[in-house]
Amino acid sequence: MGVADAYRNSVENQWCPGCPNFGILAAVKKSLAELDLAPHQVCLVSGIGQAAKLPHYLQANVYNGLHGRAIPAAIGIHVANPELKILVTSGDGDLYGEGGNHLLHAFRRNPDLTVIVHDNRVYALTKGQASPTTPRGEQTRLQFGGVEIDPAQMLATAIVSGCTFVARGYAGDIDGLSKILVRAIQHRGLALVDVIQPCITWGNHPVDWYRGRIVPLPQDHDPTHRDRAIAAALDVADVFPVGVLYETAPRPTFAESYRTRVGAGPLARLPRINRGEVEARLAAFIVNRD
Ligand SMILES: Cc1ncc(C[n+]2csc(CCOP(=O)(O)OP(=O)(O)O)c2C)c(N)n1
Ligand code: SF4
Ligand SMILES: [Mg+2]
Repeated sequence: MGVADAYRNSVENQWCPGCPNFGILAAVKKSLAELDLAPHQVCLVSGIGQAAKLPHYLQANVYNGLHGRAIPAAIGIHVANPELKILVTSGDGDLYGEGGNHLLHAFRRNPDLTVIVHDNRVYALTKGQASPTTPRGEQTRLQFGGVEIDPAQMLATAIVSGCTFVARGYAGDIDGLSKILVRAIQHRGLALVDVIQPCITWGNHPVDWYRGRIVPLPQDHDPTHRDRAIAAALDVADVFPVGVLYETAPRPTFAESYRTRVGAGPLARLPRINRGEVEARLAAFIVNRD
């Protein structure tokens, strides 16, 4: 059995027929197969939403958490076992809205995660309310008069907050997206991949509208040039430049900085902790607390 087949499972898919989320699922499988990663080496983490169902449809380690709480769960998994390849796959509402606080600080902490945002610019599971990336002026099922604030600029925020890999992909281009994902998964530290994913049920634009606006980054785009990367990251109304916007030298991951005393590798492989020592420290803490 090939690596790609090893990811197949029999869970019934609940997405609308033709949803571009299928393209993201295919690109995730393709990139994992290209990297020759077996399912036991991979952990998929998500929150709640249509996008957050992706881990259900792959045979691998999975943690499906509360709405907005994928990132803290993923950081815990990363610290416990830095050898796992951890992919967070969730929606723009889940990761930029409800979980935006966690993501902001994850950019600074730099856990070794590939964060894939299914950016359909809407809360799809709850039937089409505005999300943090809905453009100003767009009408939704709840914002009848149009959204009155500008969208969050999370890709530019990631760059200025210390994230060392930032990319934009398109769900309708499985080959192009899987190439970006291969680079993101290989990158050491937090890699943010915002994937333009039209919602064909609740979104404001059909797939054709997006197709005409997806453009590759200019050939001379230099991903190490921070200012140009920020300019390419800033949301523009008419075009979505796709590709690796920003990639710079990796810096120590959260586990490398944080696990200095107990040692590297999975916690489960470390010698068992001395229960007596833990109890003595706890007792000292409780006595000295006042
Ligand atoms: C704490 C909490 N607040 C709100 C909800 C309701 N809720 C479920 S999914 C969702 C939004 C999902 O949007 P997004 O992350 O963009 O995913 P999509 O469905 O668009 O793929 C909301 C608000 C919830 N489940 N839990
Ligand atoms: S509601 Fe939108 S995002 Fe959800 S499955 Fe349907 S098309 Fe996809
Ligand atoms: Mg969404």
